[in-house]
Amino acid sequence: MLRFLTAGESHGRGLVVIVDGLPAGLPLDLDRLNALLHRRQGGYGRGRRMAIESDRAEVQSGVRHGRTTGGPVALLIANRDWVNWQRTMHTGPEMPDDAPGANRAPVVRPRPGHADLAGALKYDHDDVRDVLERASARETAARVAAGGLAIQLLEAVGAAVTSHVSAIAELALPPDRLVTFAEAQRLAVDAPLRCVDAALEARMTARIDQAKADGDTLGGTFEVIVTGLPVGLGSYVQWDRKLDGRLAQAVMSIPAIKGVGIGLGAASAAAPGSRVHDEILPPHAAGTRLVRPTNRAGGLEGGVTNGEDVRVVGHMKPIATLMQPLRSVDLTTLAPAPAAIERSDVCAVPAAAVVGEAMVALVLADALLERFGGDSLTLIHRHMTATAAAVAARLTRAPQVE
Ligand code: EPS
Repeated sequence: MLRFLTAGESHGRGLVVIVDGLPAGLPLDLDRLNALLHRRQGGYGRGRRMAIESDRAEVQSGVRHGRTTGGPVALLIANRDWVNWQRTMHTGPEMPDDAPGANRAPVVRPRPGHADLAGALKYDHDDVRDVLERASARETAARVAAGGLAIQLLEAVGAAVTSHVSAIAELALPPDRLVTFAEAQRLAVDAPLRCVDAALEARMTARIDQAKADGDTLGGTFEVIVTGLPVGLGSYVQWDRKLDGRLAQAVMSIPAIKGVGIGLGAASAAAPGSRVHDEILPPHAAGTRLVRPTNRAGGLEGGVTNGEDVRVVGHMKPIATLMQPLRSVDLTTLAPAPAAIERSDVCAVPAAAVVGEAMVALVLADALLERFGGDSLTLIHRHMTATAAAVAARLTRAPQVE
């Protein structure tokens, strides 16, 4: 079982993640993991915090001479901004006289749409900062570090993960525009908004400029695509083993995600079955895969991978901090007051896409270990080779149809 826990506040010393259950013998490319962290920081529409941070994971445990040992991998990501927040975020009972940073007033005007109000009531906090420091999307840096490990495990067995942004606010790729894995890799990875259509991206960028000028924020949609996965991850036999459900939970847990789709997703409800389901055709040659001319199912049928690309869509709401604040109340007096303003982003959909890659990879790596379990990468490879040979043998027996 692959599992992970994160800890850390947005302006505390840093973020910690412990990833437990990785097999031994997985080579760790820390530069590539850090490149993923760098991608999460990017995207047009990000705020000033990202100019301060330069996220890098420091390996604390579980790796020796560049390979995992099988023990838990602990990673640390320092918050560079911590030096400016030591007075506000110090952990001792007394305020140290010599601590640097400003004395910040308590936050008492919850932002509609953020965890502020529900969190303050649930945990009985007078200062909403106790909520927002942990509810901040800064925590997703730790998830991306964990996801970087999962991505490297998937790559070690021949799979690969990418993503692209398909909509910012109402500006979207046409619904029938299928973006292939190769296209997303080639056109979206380094684009300002990570959109495959440059003309649409220019309009999206202008839309973000407009929202910023208006003191407003924007959401959007991203899609994660995973190619090269083996058949049979997940299971239909029990509700909590269905991989589509597990992926949905993981992507929905990303801050500000309000909807998740697999393949066609919500659009499946509006079309007849003949235009939703993917036909099954004989293999082109003995021993090769059955042919699926379309992949509207997003690589999952019955909650099980079918060998096609897994495609998971996340719909993100606009960020809750508005520079033109919405109406709220002062929690100390209950008088009407504009919501608090924290430094924030105008649009973080490209960053959410990278977090989406991480969360999807973590779920798929867990499902991979479940199916091909092995304490070392060598054993996993052996189990996968044997299973692939059994599937190929079946397909060799399949009759060839003209
Ligand atoms: C973020 C860091 C945060 C925010 C943002 C995401 O840093 P700060 O609070 O210092 O500006 O920029 O978080 C939110 C917008 C939010 O509402 O939680 C990050 O590292 O991604």
